[in-house]
This record gives sequence, structure tokens and C-alpha cells, in this order.
Amino acid sequence: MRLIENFIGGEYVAGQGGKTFEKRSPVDNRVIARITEAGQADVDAAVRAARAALEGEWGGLTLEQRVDLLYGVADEITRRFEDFVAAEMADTGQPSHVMRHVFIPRGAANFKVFADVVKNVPAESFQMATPDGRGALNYGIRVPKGVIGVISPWNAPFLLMTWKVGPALACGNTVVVKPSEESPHTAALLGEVMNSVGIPKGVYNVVQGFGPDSAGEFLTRHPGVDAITFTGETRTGAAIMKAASDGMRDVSFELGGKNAGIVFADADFDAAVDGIFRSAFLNTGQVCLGTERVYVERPIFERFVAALKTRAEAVKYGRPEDHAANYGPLISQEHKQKVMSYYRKAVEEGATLVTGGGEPAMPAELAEGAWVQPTIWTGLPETAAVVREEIFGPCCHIRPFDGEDEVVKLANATDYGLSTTIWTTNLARAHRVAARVEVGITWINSWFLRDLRTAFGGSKQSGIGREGGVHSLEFYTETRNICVKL
Ligand code: NAD
Ligand code: 6OD
Repeated sequence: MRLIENFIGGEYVAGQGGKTFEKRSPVDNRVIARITEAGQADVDAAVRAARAALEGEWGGLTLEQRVDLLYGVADEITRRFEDFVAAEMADTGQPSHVMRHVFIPRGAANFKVFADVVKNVPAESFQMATPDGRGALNYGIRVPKGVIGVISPWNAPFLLMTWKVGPALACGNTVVVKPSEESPHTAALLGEVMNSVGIPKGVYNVVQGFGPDSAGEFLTRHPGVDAITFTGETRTGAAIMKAASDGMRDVSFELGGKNAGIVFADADFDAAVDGIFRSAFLNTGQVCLGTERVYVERPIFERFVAALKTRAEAVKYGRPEDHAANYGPLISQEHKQKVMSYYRKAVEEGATLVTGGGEPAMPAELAEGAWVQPTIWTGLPETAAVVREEIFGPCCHIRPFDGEDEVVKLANATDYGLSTTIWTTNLARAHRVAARVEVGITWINSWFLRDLRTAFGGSKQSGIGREGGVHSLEFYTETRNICVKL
């Protein structure tokens, strides 16, 4: 049985308390690894290592040296592509094509793009008048914020963890990462990459474990951590915000969503069905940007529901390495219980079940896996729990609408504000509606197209702050102003 350890100061080390926990495969519920659980002493050691690197070799590198090392990390991820694919498939059970085309290449891109960003962003400068007429010059210098605590989730583990580690290191910080207890593999494997390309020891550290009363909480409460960047549930964000208030540490939060998909009657019908199918069911619905509320203009409502039903019923269940499969399990039995409880609640709330709503019949060797059917409902009021709460599963509720004003109201009637996808051939309307929906990112006639130079984040309870491109620099550096009297 493989043992996954912490990665501290460039070494793989067992937790000092000797505690371990098991990781089960989502596919068949077999135990596939044991994981070290970091205690307070391990988190202390990781933060010390990160501080030492910051004040030592890493802090002394030139920008060019740092950037070259990060290009090296990206190249080494690409060289070890198959290892990362295998590690992520083991943790999540998702089809290999998702790993190959989206999640793992993004891991490499997260290092490359932010290395380029830091190289190319100029510092600000302002000239000012002074009473003596000689003037003064202000200029800003950016300095790293320090030791960054990175807390990441399980749904796209490598993409989401490196999306924070890449810019943090590019800006000259050091990191202590706490990956989800459900997805320990790729964060651990990245330690090997860091060592093999010569990233100084202590720049990248990983503590494994859980959230409350475990590595996550010890890290976010640690006074040696200068800022915390977190992706996960809104409720967890609230707990971390309280922890960060001790010492007034800065936070960047990417949180939950209950995203609307809006389909106008003039949309390219097949493209809209395909787009909503992907946004509702890719990664078994475990994408924060996914669509759980679909609004379809009345003239095409029935036809759209029927077409999406056909697509949902055609998914091919299977192991990640089975190339014919395009649909995997949920991450865990625990998450399956949560999703199934919403499937039952939808029926109790009076939904019309269009398709799914239960567990698929799986062959004996996969019967213990966290499999659930893609599910579509109609007929619920907007007040239903299933329409209001983030389920984070392969399911959506579809409701008809009449006109722009109504659909904007419906889309905005939520505490969340992460993303929207709009389907229409009327581009003037697309721009109008996009400007009115209260979210961090809107896709028009597409979904999950990502340019890493753009601002990414959530409105309302979907997040605090923006990352991506220069926006990441705002969080991962501090600007000091220097005023020179001339
Ligand atoms: P989660 O909040 O349960 O856990 C995320 C991480 O936080 C894990 O590493 C966990 O161990 C840790 N954690 C939990 N409690 C903690 C605490 N008290 N202190 C410190 N750390 C703690 O989220 P999850 O179930 O792993 O991921 C799914 C959620 O993430 C969904 O709500 C989804 O919408 C959200 N998400 C958001 C984005 C985004 O970009 N907005 C991206 C991906 C996922
Ligand atoms: O693409 C990204 O940068 C990003 N943060 C994606 C989030 C996906 C959520 O599951």
C-alpha cells in the first residue's frame, strides 16, 4: 500500500504524530493509499521551512532566475504528464480525456503563464508637483507577500492547486499547501518536480490532512502564514476568514456557485444543448463553474429538455482508463450521500423527474463506487432547496422563461455569483444580459474557456478578490511606494 507523506523542506516526511488516514478509490471504493495526517508540529515545520527559503536562497534569486526555474517546473510537469494523469485519475476517478485535455495541461500552464506575467508587468510611477517647484517622483516596487497558505479542494485538484502555487511562486513567495484529504496525490508528486528542477528546498511544502482540527485549520491559524488563498465551499471560507482575522492576514477566496445557464430561443440549438450538457455533467457535475440552474426561453423549452435528456441518458460510465467512458463517479461515498439526499429532496419538493434521480446499475467490480445518474428536473419553484443550494453533482433544474428581464431576475436571485453561460445568436442581447448578471465570469456561446490573463473570481458569496493575470499580482505581492523629492 502506497504511503503519501508530507513534503517539507524538500523532503518527504511522515507526520510527527504518526497518524494516517486512508484514501479510497471513487471508482470501486478500494483503499488505494494511506496518507500521513499532518499535526501542529508538522505545520510548524512546514511554515518554518517556507520562511527560511524566503529569507534564504529563494529570496535572493533575481526575477530572471526565478522565472527560468518556473519554466522548468512547467516543462517537467509536461515530461511527467502520464504520472500526473495517473495520480489525478486515481484520486478523482474521472475519465482520462478530462485529465489529458484540461486538468493536467492547465497545471503546467499555471506556472508558465504567471512566470510571463511577472516578467512583463511594469511598476507604476507618478510625478507630482511640490511647493518649491522642483517636484517629486513616486514609484512602486512590488515585494512578495511572504509565506502563503494554499488550501485547495478535490474537484480539479492539480489545476486548482497550481492555479495558486504558480502565481504565488512567480511573485517570489513561498507556499505551504494543504490539498484536500480526498485528492492528496498530485500535490505530493509536484514535490518531486520541484526537487528535480532545482527549486530551493522549502519554497514548496505540502501538509496532508483534513480541515477542522487538522492540517487545514493549523495552517490557516498559523501566525507565520502571511496570507491565505482558498478554493472550496463558502461555509469553509467563512471559517477560514475568522482564522485569518487573527493577525489581519489577507485572504483570496474562490467559493461555491449555483450558476445559471440561459438559453434564448434564437440560440444555435445543438451548440446550446452540447454546452449545457458539458456545463452540467462534465466531471460528474463537480465543477464550481457548472450549471445547476438552466433557464430556457419558452418556445424551445420542451424540445431543449428532450434533447438534454437524450444526451444525459447516453453517458458512458466506466473506469478512468476506459477510453470509451466519458462519465466517472463522484469523489467519495460521503459526497454521494449528499448528492443522493438532494435527489430525494427534489422528489419531496415536487419536481418532475426528467431523467436519472438514482444510482446506475454497475457491473459487480464497480458496484461499490460512488456512481450516480446524471439527473434533470423541471417544475420546481425557485424557492426549492434543489434550485437554491449548491449540490455539486451531475444535475440541473430547467425552467422556462419569457424575455430578457425575467431571466436576468431569475439568474440573479441567488446568494452566489460565480458564473453564467448565455446561449443566443443575438449578440447585442448577449452583451446586454452579460452586463446585468451578477457574476465574476460570463461565457457567451461557450463554457469554461479560460484565458489565464483575465480576472477570475466570484461575486456575492462566491468569493473575495480576483486572481488571474495581473490580478494575481494584487494578491501575491504588496506594492511599496517610494517618493523621491527632486
Ligand atoms: P471544502 O470547503 O470542503 O474543502 C476545501 C479545502 O478546505 C480542503 O482542503 C479541506 O480539507 C479544507 N478545509 C475544510 N475545512 C477547513 C477549515 N475549517 N480550515 C481550513 N481548511 C479547511 O470544499 P470541497 O468539498 O473540497 O470542494 C468543493 C467546493 O469547492 C464547492 O463548493 C465548489 O463550488 C468549490 N469550488 C470553488 C471554485 C471556485 O473557483 N470558485 C473552484 C473549485 C471548487
Ligand atoms: O480555471 C480556473 O482558473 C478555475 N479556477 C477553475 C475552477 C474550476 C472549478 O471547479
